[in-house]
Amino acid sequence: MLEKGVDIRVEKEIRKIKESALADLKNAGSRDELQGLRVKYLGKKGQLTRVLRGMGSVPPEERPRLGELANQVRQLIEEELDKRLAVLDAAEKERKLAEEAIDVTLPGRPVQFGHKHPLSIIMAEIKDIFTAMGFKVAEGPEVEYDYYNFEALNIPKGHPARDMQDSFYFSEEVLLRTHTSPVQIRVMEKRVPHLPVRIIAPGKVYRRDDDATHSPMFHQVEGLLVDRQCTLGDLKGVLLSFARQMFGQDREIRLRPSFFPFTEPSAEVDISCINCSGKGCRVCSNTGWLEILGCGMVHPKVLANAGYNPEDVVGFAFGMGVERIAMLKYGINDMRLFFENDVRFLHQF
Ligand code: 2U9
Repeated sequence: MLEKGVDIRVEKEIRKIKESALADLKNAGSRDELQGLRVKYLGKKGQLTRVLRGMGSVPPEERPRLGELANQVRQLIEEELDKRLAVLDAAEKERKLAEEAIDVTLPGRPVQFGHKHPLSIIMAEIKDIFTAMGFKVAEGPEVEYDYYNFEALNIPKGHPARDMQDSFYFSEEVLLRTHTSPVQIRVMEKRVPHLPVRIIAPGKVYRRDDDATHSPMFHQVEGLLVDRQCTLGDLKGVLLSFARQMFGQDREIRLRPSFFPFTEPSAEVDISCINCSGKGCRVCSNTGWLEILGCGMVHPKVLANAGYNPEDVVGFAFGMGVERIAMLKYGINDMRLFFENDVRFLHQF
């Protein structure tokens, strides 16, 4: 016997499921929630599926009508699920687009241009001045033999000049060069007997010094001219020309006697003070002069060591510290600034 009124109860239940499903769908905020609702209403054990399965207890004449109603509701729920899914997907896409949006109308970030280090600027100026006078640029190793760094330059083992150039040694015979002079010995050795030799040797040199005016690594430019005939006067002319191009056409220079093992006679070279032009001020310690380099006539023993006959040839040489030239020219009082890479310092040149 079929229970009376079952069809009415089933119909009510289907309508209730419909209302409940539509309300749930309206509130669903994510794909996961929608999937949960699909299972809840349409899944194998879902509410609507259960009703359809229970159709056996409905009077046969009512089954087609209720079956159709249930199927309509199933279809409606499926459509609403898809619609809601589309709405959620669109919203998610919008959110992502807004989050990742690139404003193509924004002006680009300007490229930060680097520029030359002050020592490179001064180094290039020094090279330009001497190459214009006919000197060629020569280079050589920074790791050097004791022979080229000292012995060939008339600084034998035990010579007091070695104390003044306390060095970084790899072994008894190999060290970091303490000046660029070994470059010039090497060039002469190769060039002999050709004349003239007219070179500058720029580069890094190393000494065990470290304070406001000394750095364990610094830069030198040394010059060498060897020919059948040249004089201290020629040397002075070359250096005067250099001083005026570097520090101004109204500079004067003076040579003070000095000593270097590799030159004889030797001299230290001063320029008239770039601050007071010789009157005396704080910059020049009231002397009117500023020391910029050393020089001399190449010692006959040095010429002979490199293979030239000191009876036939003469030479002059000079040497300067690039940091010292840059400090004087730019008014810098601490050498360490060159090597600290502080852009606030470097950008000033
Ligand atoms: C050869 C022969 C002679 C190079 C010279 C100096 C004088 C000199 C110093 C300046 C400041 C070194 O950087 S510093 O501390 N140099 O005073 N240099 S004559 O003489 C040479 C070089 C090579 C074959």
